[in-house]
Amino acid sequence: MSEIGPGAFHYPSFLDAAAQTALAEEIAKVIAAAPLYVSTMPKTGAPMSVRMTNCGALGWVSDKERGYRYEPRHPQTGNPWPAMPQRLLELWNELVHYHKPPEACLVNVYDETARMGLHQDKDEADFAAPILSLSLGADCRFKLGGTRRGDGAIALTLSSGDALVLSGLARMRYHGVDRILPTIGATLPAALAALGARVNLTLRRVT
Ligand SMILES: O=C(O)CCC(=O)C(=O)O
Ligand SMILES: [Mn+2]
Repeated sequence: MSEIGPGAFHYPSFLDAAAQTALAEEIAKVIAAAPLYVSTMPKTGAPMSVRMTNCGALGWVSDKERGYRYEPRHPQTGNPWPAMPQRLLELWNELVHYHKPPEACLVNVYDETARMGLHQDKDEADFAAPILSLSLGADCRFKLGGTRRGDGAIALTLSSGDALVLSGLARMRYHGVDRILPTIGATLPAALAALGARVNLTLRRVT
């Protein structure tokens, strides 16, 4: 583990190959029940390049009309999100020191050209709870800025099996995915391989 800055913890290869495979199988089940959808930007309605879905009591959605928010139901099927797999709750307990369980796991699916602009996670009512991010598949160049938009950002590589915790002073740091790296051999586990190049799971406490 390396502490990138106060409250920002990077755990390279936290999940070994077997754990990645098992987690990918759980996430494939989530996607089968709650199909990937494309969110659109508030105001402009521009589609995001990342496809997403959620599990847990709440899911993160965005559209032109109503912007960024959490909803208890899938925007297209209208069904409640699938339950959060036990494995994710266990990882939260292992890595996040917080007295409440996560309520949302956002599943982001990147193809080779997808990216995510620099942003803060601020649609939650509870900023005291850390954020836990888990990566599968291709490496990406991840940017971690400061707590103000103009602050300089550092770059790090997130690889398959890596965990990242943003807590305390790092909870509100800007972050984003610059690009997916064409890493030889770093492919998604078979259960997810047909969907894209990289999958990121972001677990959050919302209320
Ligand atoms: O894909 C990632 O590593 C970051 C995802 C993220 O920041 C988000 O969904 O809010
Ligand atoms: Mn984020």
